[in-house]
Amino acid sequence: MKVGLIGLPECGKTTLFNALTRANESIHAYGSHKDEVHLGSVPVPDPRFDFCVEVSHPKKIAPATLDITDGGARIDLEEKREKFGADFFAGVRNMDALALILRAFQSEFLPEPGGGLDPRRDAEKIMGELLLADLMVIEGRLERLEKNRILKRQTPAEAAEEQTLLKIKTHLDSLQPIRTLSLTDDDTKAIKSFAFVSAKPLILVANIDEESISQDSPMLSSLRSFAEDQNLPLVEICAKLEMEVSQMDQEEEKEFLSAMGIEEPARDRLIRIAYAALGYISFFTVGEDEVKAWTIRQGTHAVGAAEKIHTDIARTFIRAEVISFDDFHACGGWDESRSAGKMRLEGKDYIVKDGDIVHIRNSKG
Ligand SMILES: Nc1nc2c(ncn2[C@@H]2O[C@H](COP(=O)(O)OP(=O)(O)OP(=O)(O)O)[C@@H](O)[C@H]2O)c(=O)[nH]1
Ligand SMILES: [Mg+2]
Repeated sequence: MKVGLIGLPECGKTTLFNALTRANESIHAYGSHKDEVHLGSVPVPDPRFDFCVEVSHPKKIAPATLDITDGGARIDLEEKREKFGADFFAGVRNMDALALILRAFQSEFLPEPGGGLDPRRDAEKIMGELLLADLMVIEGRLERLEKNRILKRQTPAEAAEEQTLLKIKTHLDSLQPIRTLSLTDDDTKAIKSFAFVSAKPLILVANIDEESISQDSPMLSSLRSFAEDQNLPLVEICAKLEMEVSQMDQEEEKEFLSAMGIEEPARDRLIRIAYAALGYISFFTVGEDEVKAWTIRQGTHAVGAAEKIHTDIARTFIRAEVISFDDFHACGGWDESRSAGKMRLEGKDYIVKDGDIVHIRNSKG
């Protein structure tokens, strides 16, 4: 699962990247280096996973992870002007979700953007650019499809694609992202290769001042109501502080957070929200060797879950032994749940639920 950080210049993308991945990429106070892309992987915090580990004492653990990319779509400050377009987002086309970072912090080092700090305005601007980038791609493609139609060289697949693209174009023309358009499975298949950016799940991230953490401000209220109207998750985070916290060792971090009265670092919340926004769920396999979280789409059948583990296991599938997380938690482990009669035997068509503890019985072992 890949999440791309996007945003206007100097909104704090690299600072946030460091906070999320505990990396230490250099922050350029004035202008950034061209073509610098940072990649990192972060475990998704999940208390259910932690519980599975706690009761199973495995040799190895494998939590769900998110891959984070910083710099996939970044404006080059040396050109001193904002330049967008279809190519601008090329570096984040293969992402599964986008996190839009919005500057909401004052700084004595960084001049305020023209028109002053206004994260809502910036959100609207970049979201508009995402729509435009998709429109440009669609218009280019429609032109070719139309040409083939006029020349009577259009295949039935192309005719269907043209219909789908026209439907999407109408939606974009009314300033709605593709994300909010309901598409048939065929539509989705026809447009998959375009990797439209406004179709991706989007998370808004307000990069706020340390002082704003527990305070309200008109600019944040405006952004909150915008996020609500747009039905988008919004996370407020002080990237600079989070980066400092992320560089501490675990003990130090715990002490610091409890002194601040913070239960969970904001970066953990952001990672969880990003993971949830992707629309995926987790199931767990627990054993002495390994406890592992597996990421699947909602609605995946047991045999699909088996396939995720290994194609061989799916091929030789007999039954899935399943314990719901609540039962697993209440009983305190696999054997305990089983003795309490909480283990169910499910067939291939069972739809795996979020948090299920699963063991696939197959004819090989
Ligand atoms: N006060 C304050 N400064 C911040 C915060 N986040 C980032 N900064 C500062 O803002 C400047 C830009 O931060 P970066 O993380 O480099 O921003 P960026 O979005 O990666 O910038 P580009 O890659 O150049 O587009 C740096 O001087 C940071 O120290 C914050 O939460 N508070
Ligand atoms: Mg940067």
